[in-house]
Amino acid sequence: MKILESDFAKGFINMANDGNNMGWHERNGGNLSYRISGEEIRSVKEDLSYGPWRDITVSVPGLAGEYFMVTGSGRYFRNILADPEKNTGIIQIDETGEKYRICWGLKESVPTSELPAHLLNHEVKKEITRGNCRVIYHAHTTNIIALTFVLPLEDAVFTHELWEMATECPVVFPDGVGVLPWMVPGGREIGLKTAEKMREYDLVIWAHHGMFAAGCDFDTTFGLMHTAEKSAGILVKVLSMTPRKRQTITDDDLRRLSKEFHVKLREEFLN
Ligand code: 2HA
Ligand code: ZN
Repeated sequence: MKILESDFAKGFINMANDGNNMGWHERNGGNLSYRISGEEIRSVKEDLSYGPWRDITVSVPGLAGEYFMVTGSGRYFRNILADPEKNTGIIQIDETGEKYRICWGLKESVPTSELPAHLLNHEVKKEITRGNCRVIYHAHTTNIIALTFVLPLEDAVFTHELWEMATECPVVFPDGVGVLPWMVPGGREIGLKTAEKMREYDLVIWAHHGMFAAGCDFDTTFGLMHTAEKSAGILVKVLSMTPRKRQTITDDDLRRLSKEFHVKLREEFLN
């Protein structure tokens, strides 16, 4: 089968297009990666051709031999639907986890500048979900970014506010969200810090920059990003009207919700 006929490539392109339609991908902002299953990669092997090995700059032995579909460095999400072969591609990781090679697409390009963060996150998530987690998504979500200028940059504060501003939030991300202070993007350091947070959360906020989301498939991961960003948008609206909430979802309400919906909320984030 051709890559572009496969369900995984169609899902990838569809998700990138959805993210663009949300306004989260100005210019070349944001990036997406998908860990392709053995069955999926075998189904498209006629369409693969292998380039030279290149350094990843981080070591991800837990991903040895794995294939990923990734967005291209400097490429724009808005162009992915029209020309996936130029703006996205498939890479394979070598047996040491230190190098990658391009097997399809990424014409005149290389993988996203955030490849170290994506791969380090995939390595952690693959381990702790026993292979279930396949998608890592980075987006420049406007309202979350705005909140990083006014709320303390603490996991507990962001988690509580986001849970409180929309009833579905505690059900969608009962583990909460992690927050990192501003850091230089595109490198090893921010990748390592993000992966550390991904041990505890499926969502990590980069202050004054955006968010990283992890999930088992495209729908779950996009839905997670969307739900958190929507809740942040409600908080921005409320804070724009008044510094004080007149009424809210209380912590006891959150506890009742968690019981009804059989989710375990992180108790340390409740008062
Ligand atoms: O690709 O989003 O964080 C541009 C970025 C870097
Ligand atoms: Zn970014």
